[in-house]
Amino acid sequence: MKKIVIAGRNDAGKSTILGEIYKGLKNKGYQPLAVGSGVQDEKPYLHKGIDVNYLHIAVPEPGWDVVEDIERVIRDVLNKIEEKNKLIIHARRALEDLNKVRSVLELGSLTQRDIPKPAELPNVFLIEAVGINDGYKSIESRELADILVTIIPANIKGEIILEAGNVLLDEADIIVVTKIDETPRDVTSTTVKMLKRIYPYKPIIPVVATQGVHMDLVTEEILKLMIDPLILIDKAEQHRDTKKH
Ligand SMILES: Nc1nc2c(ncn2[C@@H]2O[C@H](COP(=O)(O)OP(=O)(O)O)[C@@H](O)[C@H]2O)c(=O)[nH]1
Ligand SMILES: [Mg+2]
Repeated sequence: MKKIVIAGRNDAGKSTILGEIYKGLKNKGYQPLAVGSGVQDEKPYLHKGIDVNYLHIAVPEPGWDVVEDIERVIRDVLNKIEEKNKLIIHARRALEDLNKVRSVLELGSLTQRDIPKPAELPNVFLIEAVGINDGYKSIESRELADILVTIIPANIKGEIILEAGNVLLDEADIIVVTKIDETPRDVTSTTVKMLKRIYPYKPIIPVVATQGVHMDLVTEEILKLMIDPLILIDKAEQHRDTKKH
């Protein structure tokens, strides 16, 4: 199952973007699981309407990132949903049996309405990396992600983009530029032009995350990476090549 990692600086808009991508993928028939990296992530997720069944906040120890412990977190969440589903199926069977007895006694049957349906298991993971302060240098997210979405606020200082070793930008599959609504137009334009010059082949998408403006374009790029087999072959080859060197 694909893991989409949302990475970037503190306050860049990661949680807000994650909520939007959740909605976008859900509308396309996927059931995402959202994994946040701290209590501060929960509110924006709920605000964007993420179902609590598919929301998990993992709080990593100081100095660690949730992405480093993700396999365990995912397994735990899947187990929990499966356990709950078993109980639901059990309750439904018990009620059926009870209704058989009631029917023999001519008591009329009780309704299943109050027992929820078993929950669909998630089929794509949305993971918010811990926010960073040090440029865009953090390799763990790339190692974990099938699709790496890096968030950069429009008002970021040019020096930060130009720094060497910004792994999260160099390795991003998609770069999302946030807060274009509260950033002067010339500043946004400088940021986007600089990114386009350094990364001419990457999708670079300016958005207003809080209002969902242009978020459909972000979802579209993600879907392309999820379903286009040619892109997937390219990625596998890149992976092999980086391993060789
Ligand atoms: N005006 C504006 N505010 C935004 C945008 N994206 C995020 N924010 C706000 O920025 C703050 C941090 O957002 P959050 O998603 O929690 O960032 P995170 O720390 O990277 O997860 C919140 O107050 C958001 O409402 C945007 O595109 N425009
Ligand atoms: Mg957050």
